[in-house]
Amino acid sequence: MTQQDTERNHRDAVPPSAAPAAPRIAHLTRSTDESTVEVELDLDGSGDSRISTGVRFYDHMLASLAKHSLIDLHIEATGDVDVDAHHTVEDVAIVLGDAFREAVGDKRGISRFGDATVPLDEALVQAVVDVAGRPYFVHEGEPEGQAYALIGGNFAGSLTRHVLETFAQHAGIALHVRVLSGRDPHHLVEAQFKAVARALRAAVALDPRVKGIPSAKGSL
Ligand SMILES: [Mn+2]
Repeated sequence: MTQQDTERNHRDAVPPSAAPAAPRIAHLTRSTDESTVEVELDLDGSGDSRISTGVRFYDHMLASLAKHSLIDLHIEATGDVDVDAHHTVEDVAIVLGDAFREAVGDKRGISRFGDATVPLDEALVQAVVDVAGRPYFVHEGEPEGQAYALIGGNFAGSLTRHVLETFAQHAGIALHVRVLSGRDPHHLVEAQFKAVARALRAAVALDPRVKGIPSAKGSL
């Protein structure tokens, strides 16, 4: 090995800084006749959240998402919750997904894949994510009747799937959620949000060994 080779090898072995070139943040607002939604998001946060959607159980789930993904989230939403929570819940998922996509940017240096299996008492959920720029959603295993459970007075069990699918589509991620076991409706939802949070945390983590964009194609 020549002196030149040694120098080149040494240079190549030095990992690039794990710090992103730009802050991975987004601040979006969206208004329709049904809702007004504001989302501020920081992928490199510590899980802080301020959440107010008018649907208290959804606030609880989004706070859990922030806490376990270490993504800072500030969400203010007002909507026609007196009609049904559905519009507001869906619209928050749209803006949250859009904000995630914007914050993750060109995906330079990220781990890209995340996989987490999370229990909550009797409930057990696996979530797997690929921050690929190609939206896809697979949802399996909720027990019969979960879709019809009414949690916290106005959060229908069917909304869990709707929120996660909407988020995946707008975030541009492939998201697989498998409910492996569970009985309590609250636990079944919360375990899904926690598993998704942990999978996202792993996927967006910057890996100092990743040089550039983690795709053989060179873009995601
Ligand atoms: Mn809870």
